[in-house]
Amino acid sequence: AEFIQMAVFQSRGGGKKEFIFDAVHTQSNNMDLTIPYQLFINNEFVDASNGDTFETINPADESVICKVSKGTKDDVNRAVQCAKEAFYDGEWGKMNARDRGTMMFRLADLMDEHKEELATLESIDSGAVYTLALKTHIGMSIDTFRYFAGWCDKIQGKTIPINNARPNKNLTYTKREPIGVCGIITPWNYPLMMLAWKMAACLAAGNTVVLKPAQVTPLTSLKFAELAAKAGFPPGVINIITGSGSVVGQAMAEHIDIRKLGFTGSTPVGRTIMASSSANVKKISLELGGKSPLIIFNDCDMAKAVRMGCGGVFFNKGENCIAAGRIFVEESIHDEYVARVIEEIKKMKIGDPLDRSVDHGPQNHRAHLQSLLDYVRVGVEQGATLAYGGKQVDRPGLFMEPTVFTDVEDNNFIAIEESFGPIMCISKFQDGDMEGVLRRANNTEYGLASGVFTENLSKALRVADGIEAGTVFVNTYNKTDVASPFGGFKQSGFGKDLGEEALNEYMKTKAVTVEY
Ligand code: TAP
Repeated sequence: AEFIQMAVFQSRGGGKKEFIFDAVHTQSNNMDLTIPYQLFINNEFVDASNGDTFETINPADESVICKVSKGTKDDVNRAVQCAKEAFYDGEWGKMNARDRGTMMFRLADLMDEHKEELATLESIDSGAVYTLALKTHIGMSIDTFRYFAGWCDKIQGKTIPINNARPNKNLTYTKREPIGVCGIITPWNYPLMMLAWKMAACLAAGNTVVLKPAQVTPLTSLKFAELAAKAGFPPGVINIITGSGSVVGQAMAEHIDIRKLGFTGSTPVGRTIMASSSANVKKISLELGGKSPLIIFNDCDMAKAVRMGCGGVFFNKGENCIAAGRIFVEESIHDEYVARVIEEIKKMKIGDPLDRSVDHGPQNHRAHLQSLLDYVRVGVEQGATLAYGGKQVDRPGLFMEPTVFTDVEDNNFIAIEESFGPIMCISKFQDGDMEGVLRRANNTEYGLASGVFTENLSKALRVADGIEAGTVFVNTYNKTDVASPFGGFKQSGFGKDLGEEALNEYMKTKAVTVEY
């Protein structure tokens, strides 16, 4: 990698202005990559206030990609101050909603133009298979920006008939207003997509934002910042502070001038954020962990249940918040199901995530791989049957074998805790015992997603009614869409990303009452 100075043109007020910043230049995936590596504050890439940096690693071979600035509390304060000025005094706060939409569409178009570069960065930084990164990590991010760009000029209040103070008359109307400066904290499994899911709704509603990406996967957020400046977003509207959760994330959660915080990550950190946010009673939404049940009845389409069960667990190497954490299979088809799943796994190609024929890439970072190997060890110790895999793959990089456990008992650690990796946990249920399997499926503190496979409509709808989860997939899995609200129940958190409902997370309602 070499350091270069980049100049791109920025669309501003009809004209074009030069935007100059430092970048790392490197080659990967047969293309040139230019990667901004500093904090993005007020439309400038700058070093951390104390000059600190950290290295970001490619999990496919554990090589260092580049150094990235490590933000401080002072940097958070400065970014929030700029976001506040942009909201209250800048052009963003005065902009017509439709123009805001146009700007978001322009940003989505730029993301589209740069999608191969973004997908390559996502792949080398997070270990995502390139083909998946292109379609999902980046593709859905672009869709999300377009979807919410379309909402900008469709945000409306209501007129409400209240009791009149006779002989006078009254009218109440509501306005839906942006909240102000919002904070967003994202995890490492879908770095750009988690940014998009929250930031697109946040900007569409008219807020300004400070975002902290996960420390292990900062690169696509910084490339996104470059594109946002190029699209013409005014200074201070979008700020990206890379760095650690304990410093940058904590400072954001406690910050008095951040009025709303959107968080995706683990349940324990979500709990910390909830406590810290009480400092100024900020509005929060939390998308947390999951251990999503998938119920497979003996009258299912077997081939589909096998294929989608595997996708439910192994998609994005299991680093998927809605991963099917527990699979309940009706006893009479259990053995056949397990055998067919293992056949399917044997067809998966493990290897270089940039290779277009590869299905399964490296886990995101070393500590995570280690936690998965520990998870397998505990599973075995507690008596579950390790039916397939369970080891690190014998090659450089952080690769884990797709793994299958059977005979998983409800009180086993692996039945209760999320792995966040390519580990399938299968349990049997007695033929015909729908009530029993529903009770077991709901016996978890999580409630993010769930799934059911059956050709019997009434059984499918009864499961969909009875299951305590924010998402239910019937005869499909992982079928998320930008227009459908997404978020968990119980300790999987609250608040929605995507769909019209996500806008509510980034707005406040004002009721105006008139007497005439
Ligand atoms: P976490 O460890 O919770 O980290 C998430 C983010 O929070 C990171 O940016 C992290 O910074 C930051 N953070 C850590 N401590 C903080 C603190 N005290 N205050 C503020 N921010 C702090 O989760 P993860 O390991 O990245 O992601 C895996 C988890 O996310 C899984 O449980 C998974 O289920 C969940 N997840 C949920 C969803 C949805 S939609 N529900 C989607 C994806 C992932 P660092 O980078 O420094 O750690």
